[in-house]
Amino acid sequence: MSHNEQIIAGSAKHPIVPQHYRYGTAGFRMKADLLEGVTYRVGLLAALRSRKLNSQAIGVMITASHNPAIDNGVKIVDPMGDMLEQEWERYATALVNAPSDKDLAKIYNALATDLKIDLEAPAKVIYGRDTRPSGHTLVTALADALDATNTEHVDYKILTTPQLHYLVRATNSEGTPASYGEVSEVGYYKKLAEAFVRTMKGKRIPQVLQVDCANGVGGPKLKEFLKHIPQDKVPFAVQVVNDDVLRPEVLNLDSGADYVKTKQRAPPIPKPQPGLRCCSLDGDADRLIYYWHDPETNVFVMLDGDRISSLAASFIGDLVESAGLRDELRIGVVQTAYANGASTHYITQHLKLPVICTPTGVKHLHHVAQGFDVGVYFEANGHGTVLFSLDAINAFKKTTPQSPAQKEALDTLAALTDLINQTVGDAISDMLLVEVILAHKNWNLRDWALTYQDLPNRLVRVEVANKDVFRTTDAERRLSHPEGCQAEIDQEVKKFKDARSFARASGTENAMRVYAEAATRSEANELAERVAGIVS
Ligand code: 16G
Repeated sequence: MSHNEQIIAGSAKHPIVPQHYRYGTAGFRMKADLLEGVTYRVGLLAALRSRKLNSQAIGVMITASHNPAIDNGVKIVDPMGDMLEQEWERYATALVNAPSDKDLAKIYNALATDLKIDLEAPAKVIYGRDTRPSGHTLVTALADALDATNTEHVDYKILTTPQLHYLVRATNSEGTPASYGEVSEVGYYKKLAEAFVRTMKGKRIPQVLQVDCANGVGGPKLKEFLKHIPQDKVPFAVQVVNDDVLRPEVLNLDSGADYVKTKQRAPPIPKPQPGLRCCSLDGDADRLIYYWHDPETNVFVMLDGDRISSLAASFIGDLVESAGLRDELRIGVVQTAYANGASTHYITQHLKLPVICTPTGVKHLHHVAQGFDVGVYFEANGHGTVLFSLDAINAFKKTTPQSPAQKEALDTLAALTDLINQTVGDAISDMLLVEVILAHKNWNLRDWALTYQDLPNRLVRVEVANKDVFRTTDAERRLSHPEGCQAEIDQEVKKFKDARSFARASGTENAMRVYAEAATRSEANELAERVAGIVS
């Protein structure tokens, strides 16, 4: 059979359900039973992408993150472990929407011609999936597309999303001076564990940490990782909870980072215990939220992505200062419109660091963070990481220290570049980072929470007939369309003290999201309701 015949035959085996599909913020994400044909076509695109990029390995991750178990999703990872280049999202959308098997082959060939891709060049795709049962069928469709296009492929089976990103970068940098680590899941654990020991420097973690894994892939992977920590060097007491991956129906159910962030409370199971340090990962372990019930004040305290971001920026900023590199390296923080105003104020006024606001979605934040030598980016929902430029990494490794304090700062910074996942937000790596910082500062969660006080805020989901009529500008902080809508929102905001509000169309659901913050909780609620009324 010719390549074309193979592509057509494979497509017939994995038919597409006709409807309009779009490669969005999280790739293609929907009910799993719509995804088999989509995944086959994504496989074709991944093969093209690898051939376009000199046969470098491309990643494909099958996950629907914090969505319920019946959903699934598929997204492409570029060679450095970052998200698919935006320009290519259009090509993905075009391939997936091909009306017939024959049209699919035509569009595939047309893309190859337009993009000057040599279809005879070698290609490589590596892939993984979360614990959803539907993942198995989707992986089969993906593998068939890779076989049809004569593409070498490696199935890493069940992984967290950040592990797949790690493996893509490790594969492409193997044997080069920029090697990112051993090309295996164990290599990922070894790299993190070794960097954790180096950054802890014998410091102690005084209390147990309870980690809620949303009954997702993070549970077994975290347990596996913990086996690699030498407990004699860093005693780290972790209680892994909500780690049942055998009953798919409990995935992300009343648990996980998204539950804690949106409900602003601890998961009901296990029963919350005042004073216990807790954190939650989401279903594919790329988001992290800390929290505890303060036994003194009897208040639930949540430490979200904004808090992790300001904690990391403050710690790394101080280390860069102690390392004598403050004038050489540009440190900056990237947030979205959802960042609590108090965090932005704390970072700009207290830490004296620049903050840039981007539209929602990791690809936007990641891209802007790459413009700094130390770019800290987190979404309020707990997804984020810290990126170090090559100049920064070289400075940490090559500067000759003039004092023991400077040496210590340089060593810690160098170890942090290994501890922090440089490809994408990674809940396990971020959790280790938080633990390291708290141990160095000798802080508990109360100390951390006291750095600033969040402005009361409210997030509302609004059902609308057609979300596409709403268009935003100014990093999603203002509506440009429909005309007049923003003026109405401005009128309402003016009526409240210290208030801010915006409305944006969701990138993952057919709904609008409205965010409001104000001086008091009741005012934030009131403002959110009024703005919701304007867009509904
Ligand atoms: C996706 C994004 C996340 C963003 C969320 C917004 C990635 C990997 N994930 O989950 O960053 O916060 O979408 O969802 O980019 P929304 O558009 O429905 O509000």
